[in-house]
Amino acid sequence: MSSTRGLFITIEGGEGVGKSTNIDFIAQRLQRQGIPFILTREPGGTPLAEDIRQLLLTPRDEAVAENTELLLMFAARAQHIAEVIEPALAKGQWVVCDRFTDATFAYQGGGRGIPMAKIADLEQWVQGDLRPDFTLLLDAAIEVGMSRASKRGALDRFEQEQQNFFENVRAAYLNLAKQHSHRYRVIDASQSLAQVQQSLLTVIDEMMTAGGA
Ligand code: Z5A
Repeated sequence: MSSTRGLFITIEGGEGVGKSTNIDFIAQRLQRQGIPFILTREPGGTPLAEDIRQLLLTPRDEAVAENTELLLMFAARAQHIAEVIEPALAKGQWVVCDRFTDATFAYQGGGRGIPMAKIADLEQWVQGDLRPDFTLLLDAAIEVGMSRASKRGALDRFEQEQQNFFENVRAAYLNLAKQHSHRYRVIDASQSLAQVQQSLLTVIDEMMTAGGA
């Protein structure tokens, strides 16, 4: 077992900006360098948390109260941290996570308008000191992500929101990047995939240095 704790890396951004595509790219790089890592996502990452994901994403006739949505996000996260994230980091594995608590600040805070301080209280309660070491924000105008994502089928509960909701989510992410500039790396996701991945390589090199790889 490694005595060094792994790095915790999160990927954030609006819908369709290329998180899944670029997580695969990051995974290939880490694999090539022989770095032990796991890929995971939120909401989800364990069987119970994936069930909560289904509850959260499935469109339904009953309106979902904002606090219900918020608490379900953190319920899934508590399970994910206990079962997957903490054990992997403790074993020295890097954890690469598609969305984490910054998505709650952006969507439930920026999008729904829940006070950021309330989310910060839950963050502290559920996570203790656990925070990402690096956060990659793939940023693009809303239209760019939407047009990429629109090639898929039926819309989930979040994708059914209006333009204004997504503008607020994007603004919240850009604010978070300013507030936590030590861990945030913002990448212009409106560029071609080759250009995005070129920018990612620089960040991956920086992470490897930080992780002692
Ligand atoms: N949510 C929340 O509200 N609060 C929380 O705390 C958390 C989540 C954790 C599910 O997330 C929803 O949960 C999410 C926020 C909410 N809702 N929304 N909207 P998700 O991550 O599973 O869902 P998503 O954001 O909709 O992900 P996505 O649509 O799968 O997007 P993506 O992974 O960023 O994109 P992609 O699949 O990699 O790329 C989309 C397409 O674009 C694909 O065909 C690619 O080949 C193409 N692509 C990618 N990059 C490029 C470039 N650079 N050029 C051209 N084409 C590209």
